[in-house]
Amino acid sequence: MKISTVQSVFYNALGVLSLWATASSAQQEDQFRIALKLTPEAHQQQHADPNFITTLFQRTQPQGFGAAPQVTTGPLIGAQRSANISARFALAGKRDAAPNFDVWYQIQLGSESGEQARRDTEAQNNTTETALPQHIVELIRGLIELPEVESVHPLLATPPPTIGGLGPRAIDASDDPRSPDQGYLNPAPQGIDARYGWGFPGGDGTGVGIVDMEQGWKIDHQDFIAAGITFISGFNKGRWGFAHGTSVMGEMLMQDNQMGGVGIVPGAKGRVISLWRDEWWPNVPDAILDAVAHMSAGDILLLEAQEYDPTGVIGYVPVEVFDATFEAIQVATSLGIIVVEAGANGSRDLDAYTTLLGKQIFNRASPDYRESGAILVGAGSSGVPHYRMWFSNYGSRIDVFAWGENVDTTDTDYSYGTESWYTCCFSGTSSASPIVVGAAAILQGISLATRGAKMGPLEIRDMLKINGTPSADPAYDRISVMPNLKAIIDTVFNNNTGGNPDIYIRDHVGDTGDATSGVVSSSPDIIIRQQPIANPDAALGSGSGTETNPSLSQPVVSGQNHSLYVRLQNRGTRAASSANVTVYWSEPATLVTPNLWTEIGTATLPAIPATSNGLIVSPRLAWLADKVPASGHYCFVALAGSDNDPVPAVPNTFPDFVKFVRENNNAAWRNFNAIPAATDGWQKFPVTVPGAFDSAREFVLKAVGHLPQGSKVRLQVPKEFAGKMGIKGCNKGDKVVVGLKPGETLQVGVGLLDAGSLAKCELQVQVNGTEGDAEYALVQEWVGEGGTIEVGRVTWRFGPVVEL
Ligand SMILES: *[C@@H]1O[C@H](CO)[C@@H](O)[C@H](O)[C@H]1NC(C)=O
Ligand SMILES: *[C@@H]1O[C@H](CO)[C@@H](O)[C@H](O)[C@H]1NC(C)=O
Ligand SMILES: *[C@@H]1O[C@H](CO)[C@@H](O)[C@H](O)[C@H]1NC(C)=O
Ligand SMILES: *[C@@H]1O[C@H](CO)[C@@H](O)[C@H](O)[C@H]1NC(C)=O
Ligand SMILES: *[C@@H]1O[C@H](CO)[C@@H](O)[C@H](O)[C@H]1NC(C)=O
Ligand SMILES: *[C@@H]1O[C@H](CO)[C@@H](O)[C@H](O)[C@H]1NC(C)=O
Ligand SMILES: *[C@@H]1O[C@H](CO)[C@@H](O)[C@H](O)[C@H]1NC(C)=O
Ligand SMILES: CC(=O)N[C@H]1CO[C@H](CO)[C@@H](O)[C@@H]1O
Ligand SMILES: [Ca+2]
Repeated sequence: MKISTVQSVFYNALGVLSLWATASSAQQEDQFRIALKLTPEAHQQQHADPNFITTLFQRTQPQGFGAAPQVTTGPLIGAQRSANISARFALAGKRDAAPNFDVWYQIQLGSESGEQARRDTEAQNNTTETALPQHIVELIRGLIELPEVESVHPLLATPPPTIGGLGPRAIDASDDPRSPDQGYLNPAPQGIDARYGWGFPGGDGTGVGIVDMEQGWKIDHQDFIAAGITFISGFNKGRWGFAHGTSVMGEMLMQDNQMGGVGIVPGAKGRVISLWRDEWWPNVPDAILDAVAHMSAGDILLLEAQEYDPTGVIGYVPVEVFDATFEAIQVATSLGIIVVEAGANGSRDLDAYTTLLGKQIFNRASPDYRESGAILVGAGSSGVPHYRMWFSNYGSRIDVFAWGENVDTTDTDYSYGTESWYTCCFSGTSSASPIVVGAAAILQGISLATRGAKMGPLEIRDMLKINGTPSADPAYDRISVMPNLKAIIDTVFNNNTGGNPDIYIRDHVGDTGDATSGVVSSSPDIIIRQQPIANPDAALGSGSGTETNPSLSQPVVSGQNHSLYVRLQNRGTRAASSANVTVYWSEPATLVTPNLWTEIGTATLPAIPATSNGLIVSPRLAWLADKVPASGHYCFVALAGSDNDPVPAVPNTFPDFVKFVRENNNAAWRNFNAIPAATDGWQKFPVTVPGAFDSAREFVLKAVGHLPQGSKVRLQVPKEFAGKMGIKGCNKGDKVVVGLKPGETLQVGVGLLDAGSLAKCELQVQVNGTEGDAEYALVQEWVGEGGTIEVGRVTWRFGPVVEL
C-alpha cells in the first residue's frame, strides 16, 4: 500500500507535492519516511492547507535528498485503527485518555515508485550500520527546532537486536532431542526454571495469547506448526532473513513432539505482526496499535526491534525512544496488555542517554524519566555467573535480563524454504526477550488456571524480579536480575502459606488494580442508591451482569435516607480474612483533597478470596437523611483495608497525595453525578475547583464534552479565579461566564492556584435530547515535574439510571 493511497482514504486534497521544483526527477534520490507530530494549532493549519507540512520542509532546507525531492503526506496511524483504540479506551472507562494519533503524520521524502526502496533493501541486506546517516540526523534536528513540530523520528527498519546467528547455522534436526541443550529452561542460577513452572496448572501457557512484532518468520516450521501460529497483519519480510522471527517463536512455542526442543510455553497461543506495514515501509507504532486492536488484557506483546539513535550516536536504542512508539506502548499497557521490549543491542548506558531535547528519558532517577509500562530486557551470558553481554544496553530502565547467547531454538534459511532447521546459538537482546515473555506467560497461565484471573503489566513486571538470579557483578552489569520461576511461584502461588492479599477498588471500569494511567475518580465500585438493595451480592456482585456498569448509582435527594455499597476485589495470592471500607462524601470538586472529606461510615466485609474473578459487595452503609446536606450533588471517596493490605495513610504533601490517588489501589473516588434528563432551560451544577493543600501550585482546568449536537454548556467562575487561570468570558458582577463546547475536549484555563483556595464555580448545561450517552466532565490536571497529569474530575451523566 502506498502512502498516497492511505491518505486518500482520509483526506481529499493531499497529493504529491513537489518541492524545490527545478531539476527533473531523473536523478535517483534517497527516499525515506519520517513520523512527524504537529502541535494542535499546526495540525489545524495542515487541515486547512495541505501544503502546510511542505512549507516546514522548505524552512529546514534538508540536504542530501537530491535536487528535487518530493514530499508526500499522510496519517501515521490509519483512522480506523485510531477509532478502534478510542473505542477500546471508552469500553475500559478511559474515554478521553487515549493519546491523539491524529496529530501524527507520516511523510515521505522522494519519489513514490518504491524502486529505490527496493534497491536500498537489497544493498542493506548485510548492513553493519548502527548509526543514522548524517543527513537524516540533520533533517531531524532542523525539524524539531520548528515551533510547529512536537516530535519527529525516522521510520526505518534496523537489523533485529541479535548478534550474528542470521546466517545458516542450522543443525540437522534428526539429531537427538535438543531439550537438554536448552539450558535456559533449567533451574536457577543457570536458567529461569521453566521446567518447574510446567508442574503447575496453566504452567505451559494455556490460555495466554502472545504476539511477536518484528519483520519475518517461517510460521510453518515443523516444531511449531502444530501450535497454529497466525499472522495478524503487515508484510512477512526477509530483509534480514526469516530466521530471526523463527528463532524467537521457537524459544516460546516449540511443541512437545519428540523432535527438536520444547519452547517455554508450548500451550500458549502465538501470533505474529510485521513492522513492515507493506513491502517497502516499516512503521512500528502502527504495527503496535494494530496488534493492540487484536489483543485482550492479559495478553503479551513482544517487541523484537530496536531503533537508530535519533541523535546520530552509534549504537541502537529501545524502540520506545520514539514518541509515537512510546505513546502506542502506553496505550497497550494501559489496556492491560503486557509489553516486553528488547533492551537493544547498543552497548550503551541508558541512564546517560539524552534525547535531542536534552531529556534523560530512560533514567529512572531523572525527573525526565517516562514510564511506558513495558518490561525492558537486557542480555546476559549463558554460563554461570551471568555476565552482561558486551552488546547489551544497561541501566535502571532494564527490568530483567536473560540469555543473550547460545540459545538453542528453531531456525530457517533466507529463501523461506527450510522448516526443519535449528540453531544452537541464537543471541542478542533478541534471544533474551522471548525467554522473559515465556516466564511471564507461565505466571499468567498459572494465575489464570488457579485464580481465574489474568494479571496486569505492572503486577507481572514486579513479579518477574522476585528473588531473581543476580548477574555476575550487579553494580557493573546494571541489567537487573534473571527471573527465577521457582522462587516466584513459591512466593506468590503457594496455597495461602505466603504471599499477601491485595484488595482493590477500581478507579474506572478497565482498572485491574495497577497504578492508573488514565481517568481517576470514575469508580464503578462506589454505588449510591435511594433504597436499600435486598440482595446486594445478587444485584451487584459477580454474575449479576452489572460488574462493568458504571451507571448503577442514583441521584442523591436531600432529606432522604440513602444506601451505599462498595465492591472490592482481591488480586493478591492469599485471601483477605476480613476487610473494611470507609466512605466519605465531599461537595463536588474537581480535586477532592482530604480537607473536603466528611466521613459517612465504615462497613466490614466477609473474607475476600484470592481470586480476582470475584467482586465482593460490602454490606449496606446507611447515609441517613439528617446527615445528607442540601447541595444536591456529591463526590465520594472510599478507602479499604484488610490484614496485610492496610488502609493507606493519607499523605500530607500534595505530590504524595497525587501518587496516592493514582497509585494506591485501596483508595478510589467516585465523582460521578447521575442527572435525570431535563431539556428545558439551564440546569445548574455547583462545582469547586480547589488549589493544593500545601502550597501554591500550577493546574490546568479541562472540559471534556460528550453532549449531543445542539446542547449548550457554559461555566461561571469567580472573577479572581478567571484572572489566575487566564479564563476570558463575559463579566457578570464578580463572576465571569465562559462558553464551552458541548462535544469536544478543550482547555478552559491554566494558572497558579493558592494553597487551600476553593473557587466556587457553576457548570450550566442545556442538553438537547434525553436518550443515550450524554456526559460532561471537568478535569483538573496538575502541572507536575514529569508533565501534566490528571488529579481529579467531576462527571455529570445525563440520562436514565439503571434499575436494579
Ligand atoms: C477493534 O478491531 C478488532 C480487530 O478488527 C475487532 O475485533 C474489535 O472488535 C475492534 N474493537 C472495537 C472496540 O472496535
Ligand atoms: C540477502 O543476502 C543473501 C546473501 O547474499 C541473499 O542470498 C539473499 O537473497 C538476500 N536477500 C534479499 C531479500 O535481498
Ligand atoms: C556481510 O558483510 C561482512 C562484513 O563486511 C562480510 O564478511 C560478509 O561476507 C557479508 N555477507 C554477505 C552474505 O554478503
Ligand atoms: C497447591 O495445591 C495444589 C493442590 O494440592 C497443588 O497441586 C499445587 O501444586 C500447590 N501449589 C504450590 C505452589 O505448591
Ligand atoms: C431514615 O432512617 C432512619 C433510621 O432507619 C429512620 O428512623 C427514618 O425514619 C428514616 N427517614 C426517612 C426520611 O426515611
Ligand atoms: C479496618 O481494618 C483495618 C485493617 O484490618 C484495621 O486496622 C482497622 O481498625 C479497621 N477499621 C475499622 C473501623 O474497623
Ligand atoms: C437536537 O438533536 C436533534 C436530534 O436528536 C437534531 O435533529 C437537532 O438538530 C438538534 N438541535 C440542534 C439545535 O442542533
Ligand atoms: C548485528 C549488529 O547489529 N551488531 C551490532 C550490535 O551493536 C554493536 C555495538 O553498537 C555493534 O558493534 C554490532 O555491529
Ligand atoms: Ca519439539
